[in-house]
Amino acid sequence: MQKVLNYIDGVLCPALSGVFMDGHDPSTGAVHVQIAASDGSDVDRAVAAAERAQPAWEKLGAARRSKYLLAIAERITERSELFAEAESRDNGKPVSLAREVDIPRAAANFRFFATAILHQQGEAHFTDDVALNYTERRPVGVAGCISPWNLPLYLFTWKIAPALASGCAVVAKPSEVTPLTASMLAQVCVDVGLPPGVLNIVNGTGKEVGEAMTTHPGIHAISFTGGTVTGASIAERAAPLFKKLSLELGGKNPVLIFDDCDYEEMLTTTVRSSFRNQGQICLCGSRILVQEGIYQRFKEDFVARAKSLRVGDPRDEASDLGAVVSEAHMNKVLGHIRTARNEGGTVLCGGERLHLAGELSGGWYIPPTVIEGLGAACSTVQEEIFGPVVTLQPFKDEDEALQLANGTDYGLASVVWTNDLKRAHRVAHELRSGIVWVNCWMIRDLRTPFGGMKQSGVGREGGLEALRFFTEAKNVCIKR
Ligand code: TXE
Repeated sequence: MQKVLNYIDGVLCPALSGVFMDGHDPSTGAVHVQIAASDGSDVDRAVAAAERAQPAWEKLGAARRSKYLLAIAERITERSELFAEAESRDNGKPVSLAREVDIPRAAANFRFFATAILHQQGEAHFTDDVALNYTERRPVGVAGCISPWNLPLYLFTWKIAPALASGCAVVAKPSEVTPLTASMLAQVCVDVGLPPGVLNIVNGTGKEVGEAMTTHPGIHAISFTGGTVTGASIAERAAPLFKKLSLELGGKNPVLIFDDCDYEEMLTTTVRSSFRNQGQICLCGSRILVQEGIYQRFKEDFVARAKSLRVGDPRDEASDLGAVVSEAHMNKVLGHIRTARNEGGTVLCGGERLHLAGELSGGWYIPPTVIEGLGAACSTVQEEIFGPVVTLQPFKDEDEALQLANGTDYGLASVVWTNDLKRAHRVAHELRSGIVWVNCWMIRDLRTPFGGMKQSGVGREGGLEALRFFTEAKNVCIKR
């Protein structure tokens, strides 16, 4: 059976303990890989290798670091079909989605930061004729990157690429649920001759590897994407060590649909923003708020579209949705649907586990699920479900829409559908979320700040924000 190894000091290796753990194929439920089950001693080795590598990596300079990152992007692109198949097998997502989104974006992450560092500008401040201040930005040192299972290679590289570009050496941990493409990335790094220790990948659980990274004194910054509870625990452990922290956490994103919108475009996009990747994207819109006048029409059309989506074998090009990522996650999502019923919600479609035939019979499938009739305070409307489950709520006017939209502890992304330009600006201004899409969803420009407010996180990724996160600013003041 295929083994997922660590990548430490330039070498692919098992955990020091020699222990492996099972990795599952969500489409069948079967074990399909053996994953190195590392612990703190592997993290120690990885940090030591990174500390040795970091000074030379920084001194190499932006132009030569850029060449390595471009070479990595190139190899990912060359092997994109293999990467897409592996991502689909490990995560349960349709291979078509991995091919279209995950893998091209992983290559784009490297390409973007490889070229961004060639165009950076410095800052200088003239203090009248008394002094000149300039800002020097140097890498924070060894950076820790911890990523989740929903967009495995996409989010892993979204952290690693800016850290490496900034001159940091990196210790990175992919989710233990989906580590396969990270190990393929390690092979790419070997193939392009990335200097040993510049990137180290340690596999294992959050408890063993994630916590050891969070508390390791040799790691000076942690970039994390995952659940809000995990984020809080990382913050608690890292704060006394004064580590820099970037936390990209959960969401409960509202979609505000006003009755003057382009209806067909809104409908098509809202189906996508609800169920893409089985609803397992932190940016999916899970609370659909619809203006009263078009509520009934929208409900009927949306449910019909949701029912027409094909849930099936992730390898089948015709599948719109594949499997959810794990049995535990499937049970968690089904638990939320049970709660919704207990809270008085009406399930308009979906709502139960789907059993497919043949070798897929052990797979973890949930059909698109639409729920209405729940009050704004219900836990179904308040808590992140992270599956193919959305709620519908009607609203009267802009004020009520905003009240509902802002009425959760999360603040990651929002979507607004209206053709009234003034209203679009007004509503975008009032929404308490880090990202607002107007008349669109998931258009991403890698230069823009990315992250959430409230319990959706601390800090921003993307563009300059990421390059700043992985560097320390130093002001040098010279008397004139
Ligand atoms: O994420 P975790 P899980 C949400 C979603 C999901 C819930 C839990 O609601 O149902 O979080 O998912 C590592 N110290 N999101 O359990 O546990 C872990 O090994 C350091 C939203 O998979 O947060 C993995 O690499 N690290 C989300 C990473 O953290 C720890 C994407 C994420 O795992 C750790 C995923 C610890 N104590 C889930 N415990 C999004 N916003 O995109 C775990 N980890």
